[in-house]
Amino acid sequence: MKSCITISLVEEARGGPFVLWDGLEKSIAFAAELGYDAVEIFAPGPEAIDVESLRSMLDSANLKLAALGTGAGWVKHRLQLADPDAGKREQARAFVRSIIDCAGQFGAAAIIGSMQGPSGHTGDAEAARGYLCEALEDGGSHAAQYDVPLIYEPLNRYETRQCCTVQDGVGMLESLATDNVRLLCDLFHMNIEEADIAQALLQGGKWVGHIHFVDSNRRPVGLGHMQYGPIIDALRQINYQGYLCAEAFPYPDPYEAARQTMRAYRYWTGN
Ligand code: LER
Ligand code: MN
Repeated sequence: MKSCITISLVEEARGGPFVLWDGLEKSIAFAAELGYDAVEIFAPGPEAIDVESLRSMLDSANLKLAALGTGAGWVKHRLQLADPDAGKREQARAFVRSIIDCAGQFGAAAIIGSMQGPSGHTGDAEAARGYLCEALEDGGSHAAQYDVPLIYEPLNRYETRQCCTVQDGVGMLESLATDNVRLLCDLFHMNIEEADIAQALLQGGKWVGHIHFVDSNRRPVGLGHMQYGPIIDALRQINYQGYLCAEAFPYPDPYEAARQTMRAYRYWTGN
């Protein structure tokens, strides 16, 4: 299992659960100094990423790009994949494809989290799920040209009415024609929704494609009451080889949160 840390470039998301906030250059240098393997970037859109300059920053820091988030599509542009309006849905899918095209140039995946559609019980839930599935088919097959999966993140009930558990997520992915979508299991959301986090990961099996590595209260690993022993055992049992990515509040500050997560990563993985 490899280490990873989130960098946010989205001002509108201040106060959100992203660790590093000081721009790409400074954040990448700090992640490298602490020994991280990769970064996950939350960008306002593909135009915010200069591919050649990011490539040279990553190469000289010996870091990989693990993934690019699409959440700014919702947070900044109010685009969501289950919008009842067909034109808005297509705009949302185009935004996702544009992030896939950017991430794909780094061999990295795009993540669908907040763009799946919000919580709240207005409108037809079955139609909303159908629209999400159409978007995952579209994004999953688009991502295949880069030989990367599309990553889908179940969220807790206060953030979405789509999938809130791993079981629900696996069921949805199994129903798709594309085989190129994997799950992002965020331990914070799982702590709210799962009866047993380790058991859910075991059941997730081959569908588990990315982990948001965070404590029960969304602080960095070690600063809440999550029981990591069974979680790490479960990830080993399913032969999970992906990233444990710090997506947590920058508590007490971004730099200490990054250090704390790296200490915890080393302790729990033995790396
Ligand atoms: C949102 O709660 C979250 O976990 C992020 O990864 C989302 O886009
Ligand atoms: Mn997350």
